[in-house]
Amino acid sequence: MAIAHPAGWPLARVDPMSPMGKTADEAEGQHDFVLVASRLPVDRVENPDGELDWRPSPGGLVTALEPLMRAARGVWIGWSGDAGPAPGSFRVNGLDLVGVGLSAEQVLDYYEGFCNATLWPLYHDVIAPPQFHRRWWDAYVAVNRYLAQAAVAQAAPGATVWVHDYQLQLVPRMVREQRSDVRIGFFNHIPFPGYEIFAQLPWRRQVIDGLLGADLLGFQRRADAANFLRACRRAAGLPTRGSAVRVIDAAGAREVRAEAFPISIDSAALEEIARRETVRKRAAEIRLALDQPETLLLGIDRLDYTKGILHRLKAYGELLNEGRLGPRVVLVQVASPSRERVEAYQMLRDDVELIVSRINGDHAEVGSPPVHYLHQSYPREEMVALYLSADVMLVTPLRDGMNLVAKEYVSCRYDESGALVLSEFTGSADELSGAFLVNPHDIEGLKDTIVRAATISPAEARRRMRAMRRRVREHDVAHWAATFLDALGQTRG
Ligand code: GDG
Repeated sequence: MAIAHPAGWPLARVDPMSPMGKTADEAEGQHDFVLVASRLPVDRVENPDGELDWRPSPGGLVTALEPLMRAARGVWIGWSGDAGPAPGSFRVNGLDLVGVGLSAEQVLDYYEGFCNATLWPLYHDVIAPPQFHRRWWDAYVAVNRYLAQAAVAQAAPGATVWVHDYQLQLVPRMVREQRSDVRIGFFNHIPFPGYEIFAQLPWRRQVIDGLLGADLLGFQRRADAANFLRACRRAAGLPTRGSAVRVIDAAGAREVRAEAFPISIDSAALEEIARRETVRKRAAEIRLALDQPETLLLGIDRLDYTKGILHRLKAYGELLNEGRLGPRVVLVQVASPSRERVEAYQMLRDDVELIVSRINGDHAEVGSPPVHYLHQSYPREEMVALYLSADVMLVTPLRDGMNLVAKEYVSCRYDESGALVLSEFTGSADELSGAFLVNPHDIEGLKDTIVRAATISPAEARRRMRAMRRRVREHDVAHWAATFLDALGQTRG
């Protein structure tokens, strides 16, 4: 079945020749496992000959699902990340991909607008004011329909379709309307807000209805699932019992389950990188470049207002003003560029850079600023070297679905040293009991906790780190995916 793009572009086929047999396009309608996410797990890059090519952007999700994708003739459907025609079906590293294309207007209205400036702030407790525009909603519906069509076209009879994240909340219903034979799972990577906040959304009924097209809805925390169940009762008047919502639709009465499945990382793979000689050497070089600090504090975040970077900097600046941190304590803050065309992100960048330069202006000596601010993206190995070099990891979001950085830090610390300061408003806080938990809004509390974490004994650090490492090792991303898919397999299908 050919999928018509709303802007009328055809699905062009790229790299149809594959040594491993059929491409996704040739196997259309034959995939037993269909993953639908807003983005493909590849980036478009220019190769040395000036031609456009695809480079895998491996995240935990791909690694966890790769074996399943191979075994179940899986396909991954998503957007390439650029405005323009759809890349169509192609294969990268043996993974079947179907790329959809968005017009420049859809990127503005659907992606930068409804996803990043309506849903993202709304679902993160309105830390920034969400904007509600009917045109953005229309684009959201159209793009969801476009991706749902692609899923319908690829799914074999009785297939499993796994839809990911807040950008695609209408897809489960849109798929179910056309394909009552498939089993549909949905996983929300970000929080689901309390009802008083969710209720602000003018399209709250449609969103709930869209999600309830699934058989199983996964959330990061139990509190998120509970918020969703409450929204079903309050906004849609649907009865719930335990984690089940009773739904009546075209197919009759069904039960949809909403439960917590906390996501994780590929812990073993990260530890393997951390143990490499080259990476350990690099970690030592980083400390040398910083003039061998007594304590190295580290923050690594996408530059996003949910991550609590300003609160962290404020606490650190005050600790320096008060002389509570020695002169040889430094903060390295990586703030990787994110959503740079959205206004709230541009303003945040200005605020962060102002406070960094204030702190450095007040406290730097020539050649030794107290804050090392890096507005850049780094290769995986460099990230791991940073995790290895740090004494205290600062993870202080105001709200975060899970926060993988906290789990990554823990996985890299194979010698059981280091301390983690972790916001209680992250999903990770439910699991990492060895962390120093903080309320990032409480600047005094945050300051005291940073000082405590920086001065614990090696024995206490070991005890805490050991417990956190065990948790992440036993609950890695493969465990997460298997648990979700097992639970989905037990739904009525
Ligand atoms: C969403 C939810 C949930 C960051 N800078 C670089 C880089 N990163 C990597 C980190 C980590 C990932 O990006 C960030 O993951 P987080 O979980 O911390 O946050 P979000 O991006 O907001 O993710 C979140 C997650 O989805 C999964 O469900 O945990 O709550 O908001 O892996 O290492 N990686 C590289 N260079 C960088 O400069 N290579």
